[in-house]
Amino acid sequence: MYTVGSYLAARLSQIGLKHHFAVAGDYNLVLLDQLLTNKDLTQVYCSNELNCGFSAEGYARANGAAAAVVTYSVGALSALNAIGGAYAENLPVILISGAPNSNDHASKHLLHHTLGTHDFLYQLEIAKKLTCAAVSIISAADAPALIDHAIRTALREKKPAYIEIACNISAAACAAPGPVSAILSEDPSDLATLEEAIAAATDFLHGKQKPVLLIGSKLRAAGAEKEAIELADALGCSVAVMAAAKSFFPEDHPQFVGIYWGEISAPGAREIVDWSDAVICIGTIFNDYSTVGWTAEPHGPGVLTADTDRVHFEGHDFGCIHLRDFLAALALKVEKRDATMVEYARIRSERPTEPVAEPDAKLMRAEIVRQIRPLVTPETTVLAETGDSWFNGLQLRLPDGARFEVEMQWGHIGWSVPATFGYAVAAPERRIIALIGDGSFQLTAQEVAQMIRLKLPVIIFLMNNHGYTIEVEIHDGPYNNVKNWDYAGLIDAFNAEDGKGRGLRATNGGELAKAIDVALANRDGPTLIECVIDRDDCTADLISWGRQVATANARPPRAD
Ligand code: TPU
Ligand code: MG
Repeated sequence: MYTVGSYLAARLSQIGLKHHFAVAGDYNLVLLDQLLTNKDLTQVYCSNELNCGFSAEGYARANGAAAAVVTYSVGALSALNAIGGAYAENLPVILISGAPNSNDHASKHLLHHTLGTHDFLYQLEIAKKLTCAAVSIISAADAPALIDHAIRTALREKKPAYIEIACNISAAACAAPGPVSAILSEDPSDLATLEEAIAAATDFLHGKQKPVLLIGSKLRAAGAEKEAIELADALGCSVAVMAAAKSFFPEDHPQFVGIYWGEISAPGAREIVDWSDAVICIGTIFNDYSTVGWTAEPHGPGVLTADTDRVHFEGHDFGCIHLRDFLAALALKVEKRDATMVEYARIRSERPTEPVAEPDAKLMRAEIVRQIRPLVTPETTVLAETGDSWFNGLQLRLPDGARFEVEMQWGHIGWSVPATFGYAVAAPERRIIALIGDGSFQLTAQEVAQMIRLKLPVIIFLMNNHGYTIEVEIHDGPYNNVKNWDYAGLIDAFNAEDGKGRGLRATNGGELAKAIDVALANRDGPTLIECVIDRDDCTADLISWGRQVATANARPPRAD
């Protein structure tokens, strides 16, 4: 016997979820009971719904998909911010909200947790804008079809979906779920189009001498990481990655030339991409941030764009092609073209590595990065928050297997605390390191308590520069100052009577090294290391990038 709630649980489990994230509320309590009946799914609780959404977002990064369960309006409207993030970041997160009793629709009743009007549709309408599929279940008979539609669409499009379930329907009987293949199956590439696209792309490359691959952040969502390596191997050309795609192409691959990000690119990477006569952009996103204020965007007849389901370049536009099929088929057709590697070998240089600081010298940002470097093993995932943490993280060299997560399209400060929690729930076997600024941490700090609750040995480097330094570099004012907290002391408050989290403060390199030793030894909970640095001790990259973004923001209105 299935109920609407247990049907939903079965489907979540079938698509590979072992957990779902939740905050309780009276519109979803019966649903939570139903989800608990599935012994293959663990319910994981969050401190608030924004964090619940971001925890699921982080889980989806490690696991491929995720679910968050919240209550009506007061919960869901907070979670929807994170769902917008999942949309921007191409992650299939299923947001499930309890909803008013089906009898209250079209009745004279006013309900709590609503606007105090008879409109119970506004949440669904908002969710439609932020998801690829949004359904409302007010009849158990319709539940299987609606649930399947939402989950299938999310998995196909790698975008979030929304399911709201009337609170009196969650425990109502419904049909049993069928085979999961009905949800997982997807339309194959159109073969005739694929063939023509490959012929045209081969022609395009035939006339070119200096191709490069530029890897973008949609590569993982498209499930095409392996195929990108195949194409790189076949062409023998240089491969640059965009910042948001760090770790999506192996950094120890011999053709990897580093991050392409305009004037703050890895040494040689910008020169190679600009010199190329055929930039193959794979799953790239060019926005104001990734183009460094519109100063670095490959354009013109030498650009071939291979997107998630579409390939286009001068005079051609082919749809209905999966990226992985295009890359794999092209790899079989192209000839070696290694001019960009020959040139790169001539011009390459290394960024200078950070000098070792005296153990009792005042802590500086560069020393922190130097001490984090050896922690990054093949089993490590680094999550880097918006702020100078982006730029610090991007400077870490990743051995094969290491992963790197940023939320560069949505860019919600505070994302990384719950996302790290969710990621750690999904991947407890990995070493998980979070790089977070003080300002960002203050948005979502509570989720460290959930890391303590689940004894997750996450290591958090909290850069306390006493302000919104990234904003300082873009446009400064009194609004960029942050009230200081006793960040290390906060962990004791979160521990209460039973927690095993550790909070430490480092003001010099010696203290930082000792704190890292404590963190590595603490397997029973998170360790937060507050790294105290000067307000303006930031990367040169942040300064250069911030200046260009500020210039782009300050463009005057057009006269026309
Ligand atoms: O390294 P640092 O000091 O730049 O990082 P911190 O201290 O985390 O400061 C981040 C400052 C920041 C803000 C205030 N970065 N972006 N913003 C704007 C912003 C405001 N609210 C949300 C939810 N997201 C944002 N990105
Ligand atoms: Mg800061």
